[in-house]
Amino acid sequence: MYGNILSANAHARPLPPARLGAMITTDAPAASVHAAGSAVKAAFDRDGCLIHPHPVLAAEQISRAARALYDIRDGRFETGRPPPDSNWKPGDDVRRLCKIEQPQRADRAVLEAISSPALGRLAAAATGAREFVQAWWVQLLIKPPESAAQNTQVGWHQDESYWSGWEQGSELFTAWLALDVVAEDSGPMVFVPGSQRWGLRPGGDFYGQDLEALQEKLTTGAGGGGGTDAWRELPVCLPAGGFSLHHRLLIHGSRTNRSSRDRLGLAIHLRTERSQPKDGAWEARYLDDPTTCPKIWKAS
Ligand SMILES: O=C(O)CCC(=O)C(=O)O
Repeated sequence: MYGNILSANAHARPLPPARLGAMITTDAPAASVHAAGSAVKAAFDRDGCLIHPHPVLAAEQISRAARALYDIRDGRFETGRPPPDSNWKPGDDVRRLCKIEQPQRADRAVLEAISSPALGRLAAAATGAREFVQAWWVQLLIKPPESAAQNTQVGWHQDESYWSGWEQGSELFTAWLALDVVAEDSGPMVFVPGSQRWGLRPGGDFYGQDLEALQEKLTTGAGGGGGTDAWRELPVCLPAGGFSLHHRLLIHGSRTNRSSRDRLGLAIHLRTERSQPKDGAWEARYLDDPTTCPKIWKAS
């Protein structure tokens, strides 16, 4: 899959489509994580995204976490801690896109899933983290199959436009962890590789449903032209337990789920030691609580 991303970029010097993911999902110490991961970092720097189409959780962990997603959606909180205020409330129409904030506070199966050491090692390799990778905010996402009445697309956007509580240049990125198979017809997340180099652009909207209009705004809007790279779309198809990574400035969105199953996943917002929250920022609310914001990789 790394090969697919790399070969899709006509400007890039081709890197061998090595099984990089497999190399760094071993129990390697930090130094060898970075040695094995230098090609991963080069790919992430260039494309602003990576797809790891291999499970990083055991089958039993995946099914416990998937069950937990439905428990949380339905208002059953294993730890007794409800998630903080969310766009979704128990009892809402299940044909809507369900997005719940910090679900790992409500269920330890979710905490365990987001703490995957293999995910942490790949995230460290992709960014070149030297001290740690920490999950600072998580979103549960259940995208139901298409229904005439509801809009479940995710409009083109850049995550950074929602994260004003971090000092400029903070190293922030996102892992999207699949808890069921995500196929081309499931309404997978779609990346625009290379778009992280276009800078922060006006006009993105997570809840926008007119993706063509959003693309127009993001590429030709008030901020100027669309950068040097052409608009190219990469669907993020994953096995259950697989994950992707994307840069805070990468343009991404997702379309309707045309399959017969819910699309189940967790968006795990991550940071490295090269990040600093501003005083009083909501983004820093749970940073000191390891049961909400675990460090999923630390230098040994
Ligand atoms: O789940 C989706 O389709 C979009 C998620 C997203 O925007 C993100 O993880 O940053």
